[in-house]
Amino acid sequence: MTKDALAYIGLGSNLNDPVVQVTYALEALGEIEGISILETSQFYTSPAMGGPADQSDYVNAVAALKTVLSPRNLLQKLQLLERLQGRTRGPRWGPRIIDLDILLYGDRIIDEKDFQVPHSCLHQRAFVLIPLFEIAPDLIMPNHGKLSRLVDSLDSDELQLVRN
Ligand code: ROI
Repeated sequence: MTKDALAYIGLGSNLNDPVVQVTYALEALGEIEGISILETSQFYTSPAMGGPADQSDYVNAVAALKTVLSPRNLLQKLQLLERLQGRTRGPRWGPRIIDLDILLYGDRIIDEKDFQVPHSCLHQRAFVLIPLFEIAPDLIMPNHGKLSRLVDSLDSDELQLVRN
């Protein structure tokens, strides 16, 4: 029997009505065979952090899911979803319709050229850490330790809840 893993996925969009895009991606994610969504954070909005400054604000969320898919397999499904949702290749860190990242996959550490888990920027990004903390306040992460400690060290107050 294949064992389920608990994985956390980050979602982000800053094009074509970002709230609609993130909502759609969450629905589509839950329909993939081998994935079930356990919990979803609220939606947060913030200016683009760490990329070209002249782009629209982002909407971000984090989902906890149970999956029987391997990390690589899960990554492939996320990339397929991104393409189906109309994402095209643009400049690095440029605007995008939807971005789906594996943040964590159980206790696994993966360090391959094209694929790192925990996500290589996880520990620096308020738009990931804050929604993650909302749904998993007690999380202890491989490589990084307590999530609460990382959240405490953030000096960003740029994240706002999306009211709906
Ligand atoms: N900034 C925010 N606020 N949200 C994102 O999802 C996001 N994604 C990115 C870059 C451009 C680094 N900045 C972001 O890829």
